[in-house]
Amino acid sequence: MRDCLIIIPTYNEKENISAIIPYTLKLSDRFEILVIEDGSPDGTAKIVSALMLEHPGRIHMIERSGKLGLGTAYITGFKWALENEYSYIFEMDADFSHPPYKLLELLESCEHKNAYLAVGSRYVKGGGVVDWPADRLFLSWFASKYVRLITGMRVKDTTAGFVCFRKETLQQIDFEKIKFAGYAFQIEMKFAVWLAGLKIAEVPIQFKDREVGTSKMSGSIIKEAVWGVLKMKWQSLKNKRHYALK
Ligand SMILES: Nc1nc2c(ncn2[C@@H]2O[C@H](COP(=O)(O)OP(=O)(O)OP(=O)(O)O)[C@@H](O)[C@H]2O)c(=O)[nH]1
Ligand SMILES: [Mg+2]
Repeated sequence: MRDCLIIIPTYNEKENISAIIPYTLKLSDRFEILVIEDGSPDGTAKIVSALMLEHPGRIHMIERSGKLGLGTAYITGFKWALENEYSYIFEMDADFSHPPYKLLELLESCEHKNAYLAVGSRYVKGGGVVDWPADRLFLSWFASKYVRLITGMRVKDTTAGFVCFRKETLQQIDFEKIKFAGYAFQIEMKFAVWLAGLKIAEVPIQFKDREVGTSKMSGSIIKEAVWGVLKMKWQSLKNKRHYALK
């Protein structure tokens, strides 16, 4: 049985990936990293390959043919993590928006405080956002209110992409049912865990805007989230076990 796997999806992250991988591996001997690399034209994969030689056995990479979206990147990572029997599976962005040292607190929550999903949260006491323009801040804050209102989930930061799952949590979810790709993917995963009745804990984090590299945020991602949340709720009213593996 293997221990902790941090999944980092990448698309054109050459400036960030060379820094975040060594930084994260230094935090704990228990950490391994899986990069899901979508054929970045900027050569991110080459940098990861070089780091793999420097840190044998601790870095893994799955290369896909092109930009296939964040949701499918994580599902690919989850399947690989379960096949290889990791106990704790994390999601983290490559761009240092998520403070890597907080991985240790997310782990603590799942390992010693009975959480089945630990969320690095901007919207609990002690959490926050640094350097975001007002419109982005409003969008994110409004999205979290909207999701709570529609779904009834008692989770403050439902769009968070910095999380730790216990293996047992992911084992209960039918990934074929996870349909959304952008922010809605993050909401949908939390909703699946929530419907399964598993404990979700929130750990405060200070989220920082990316300093280098380019954003992949778009209008279609927002549209997907607005409709997606309504659709998710509707499905769950018809069948509460929609996301459960049979
Ligand atoms: N493999 C893969 N990774 C992606 C894809 N889209 C985004 N990413 C990665 O997912 C993480 C989050 O994407 P970001 O572009 O930071 O999205 P964001 O945080 O909403 O927006 P900004 O930080 O403002 O750019 C980063 O590590 C990206 O490189 C994709 O289609 N495939
Ligand atoms: Mg980002």
